[in-house]
Amino acid sequence: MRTSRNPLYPCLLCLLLALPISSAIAANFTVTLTGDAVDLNAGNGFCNILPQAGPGPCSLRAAIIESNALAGADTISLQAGEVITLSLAGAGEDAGYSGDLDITDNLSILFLASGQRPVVDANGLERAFQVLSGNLTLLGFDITGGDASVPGDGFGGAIAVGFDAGNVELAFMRLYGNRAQFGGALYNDGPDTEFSASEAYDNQHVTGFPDSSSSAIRNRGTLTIQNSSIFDNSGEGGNGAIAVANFPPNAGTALMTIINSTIADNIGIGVESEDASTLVVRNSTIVANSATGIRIQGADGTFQMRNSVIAKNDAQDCTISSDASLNLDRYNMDSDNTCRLSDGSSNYPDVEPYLTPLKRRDGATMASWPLTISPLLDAGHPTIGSIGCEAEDQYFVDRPIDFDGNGNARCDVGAIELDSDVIFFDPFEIL
Ligand SMILES: [Ca+2]
Ligand SMILES: [Ca+2]
Ligand SMILES: [Ca+2]
Ligand SMILES: [Ca+2]
Repeated sequence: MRTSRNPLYPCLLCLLLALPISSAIAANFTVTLTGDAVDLNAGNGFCNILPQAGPGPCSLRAAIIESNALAGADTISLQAGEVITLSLAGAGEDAGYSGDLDITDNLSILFLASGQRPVVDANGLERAFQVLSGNLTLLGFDITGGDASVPGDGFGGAIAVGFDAGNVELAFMRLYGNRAQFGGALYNDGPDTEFSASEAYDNQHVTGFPDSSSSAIRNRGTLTIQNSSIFDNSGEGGNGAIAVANFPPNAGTALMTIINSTIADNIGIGVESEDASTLVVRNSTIVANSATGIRIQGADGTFQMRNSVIAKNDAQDCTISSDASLNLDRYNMDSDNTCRLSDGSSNYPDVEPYLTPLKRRDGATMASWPLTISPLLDAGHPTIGSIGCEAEDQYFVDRPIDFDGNGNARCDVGAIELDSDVIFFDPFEIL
């Protein structure tokens, strides 16, 4: 049905088209279509899967194609309850037209509204997102169904971050049900990637690469994991794997920093750092993994740890290469005296931590909580800051809290700073 047109409309359109598109102007696109389709006129400033000029129905893929083509940083907003399912098959393509969603320019993809978290389901076609260049922020949604296990394309089941990426921030994300040869959820080659207030769970590495692979996260660049939880990841078929791996690139070193985070209940090793890599662990809780909690493997590695608890892992809490350079000062705890805590001062080797199994409180990330009788409470570094405790805990609660009320406020060892009002667990549930 034709509608009458305002005679001014063509001139307004001419005016808009005549405006120079400045790189300083950020475009904002809202995903209105949960199906999978490409933008038919990339770079015209509009997200539209139809041939008409101007805006139109906008899929996530179309919005990314448009923002890649448009100079400057752009923002894509997702809407509550959207389940965006990829269906345009064709792995190994790097322009975002088939398979994974390729990102080549500065971009934020956000869900900031209230309501049900959106889901991006890669539907087994390939991984979900590949960051080739540019800065990227992903915030507030779920990624599932990613599969990076095809030959030559085995990196990062949900997200792969390349060498030429800029700052990549993954915040308030949940990555689950993804698989890969290397990094079931996330693979990072990038120089500045942050995994914050996020979860990676129920991801897998596919078989054939048992020692060098990783079921949740694999880092070969610089990666910070903070206020996050990584749990219930495994090898294919429920076999053992390394949940979080830090492995040097062919030239250079890898740096992984784990702060205020929980790594628990994975099938296999919790965290492994290999060869010329640096692993820094602060105020974190690494417990109840089915093999070793932390393994430092090979030569020339560096391992620094502070205010952290490595405990109740099924095989042993730590396996540390005799070639590793250690800085284990201070206030660390293990439960089987395998973490070389005598190499640092003020540590607590061979202690029963009295932690709960994983629990989610207030919808935030999973954590293993100290019971009120736990020796972790008020046992951390007496100061806050660069040499002491982190200023907040996994849930962004300010540290320190004086749990026992003795007037000496100390932070707690591990990811959680317990407040005395948090007595809501069955006291008989203990790791
Ligand atoms: Ca367009
Ligand atoms: Ca752009
Ligand atoms: Ca790609
Ligand atoms: Ca405390």
